[in-house]
Amino acid sequence: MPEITQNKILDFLRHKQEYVSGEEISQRLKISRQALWKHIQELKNAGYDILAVPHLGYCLVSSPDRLFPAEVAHHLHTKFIGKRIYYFDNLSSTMDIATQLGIKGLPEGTLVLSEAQSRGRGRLGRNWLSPKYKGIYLSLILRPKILPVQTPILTLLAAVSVCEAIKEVAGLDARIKWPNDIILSNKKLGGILTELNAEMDEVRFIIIGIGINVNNDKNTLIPTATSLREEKKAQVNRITLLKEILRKLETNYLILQDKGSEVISEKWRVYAITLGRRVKIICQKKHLEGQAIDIDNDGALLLRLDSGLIERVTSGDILHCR
Ligand code: BT5
Repeated sequence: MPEITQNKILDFLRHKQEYVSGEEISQRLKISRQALWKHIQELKNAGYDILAVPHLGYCLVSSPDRLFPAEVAHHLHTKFIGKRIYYFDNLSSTMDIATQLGIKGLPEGTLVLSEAQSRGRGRLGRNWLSPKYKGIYLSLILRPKILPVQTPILTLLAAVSVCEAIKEVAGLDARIKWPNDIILSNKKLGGILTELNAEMDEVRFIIIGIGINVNNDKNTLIPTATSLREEKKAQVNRITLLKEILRKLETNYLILQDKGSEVISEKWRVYAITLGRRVKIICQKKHLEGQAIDIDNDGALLLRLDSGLIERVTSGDILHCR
């Protein structure tokens, strides 16, 4: 991961977008030519393609396909999301580290990223396959001023943000299967995992975990899954997508705070494929069946049972019948 001086060198090269003399960079950054050369070698080792031509200087040709914090922060333009980024090449799960950081009191917006996870998790102890450099695996700390019962809306907010970002960056129409699946071509493209750290009636913090299959080829996907690359038949820049997800998350989170959850529910309905369908839901060992008619403003699903009764469901596994 590039260190501070190296980030400054990169900023300089990005800004000029042409050859910059070694002398100019050394003078500006107040480092020796020898130190500059060493930093350039380290950047090359990290995957940056930098040309060095005598009498001309250095030129940045391309950056590596890595979610380095400096790359994510570059022109991110958010107010608080991603201001602190903890980056790992491999981790058990970004959720574990984010929880530790949340307990330590790190501010909302703190982000944990990993290029791979050995024990990425879904809900109810299920696994999340997280092959290296293929997807986006992130956990975000939020400290919303809401009641614990209102937190399902944050899962919906995250799902909406992911769909909006995918549309903008990849031009694809991802959809949401309640409560947390991101779907493309009837297959699972991504998932959201929301974990709550709360006391009775007070939310201390929430971790939003997002996993998305970006550049996986068929070999690294289970049969029920897809990736953006499979759908688009082209690589998708993970940094560009990640940055857009962070921007959308912040925009929607600010909307939630300013205008309340109704606006988020309204946005969610646009992407939802669950509403209007007959569904089976397994929640806390209870089996429910009926028509998914709507969500309420806390993000709970309203299910019309065959008896005509309306059941409010806050979590569960859902099967679309027809
Ligand atoms: C989810 O759970 O869909 C939530 C996934 C959240 C993953 C993120 S990655 C960053 C953060 N750190 C973590 O450790 N987790 C979060 P659920 O609805 O329970 O779905 C899990 C099921 O999806 C599994 O049982 C598999 O059937 C399927 N699955 C596993 N890996 C998948 C993948 N990469 N793509 C599509 N489906 C997958």
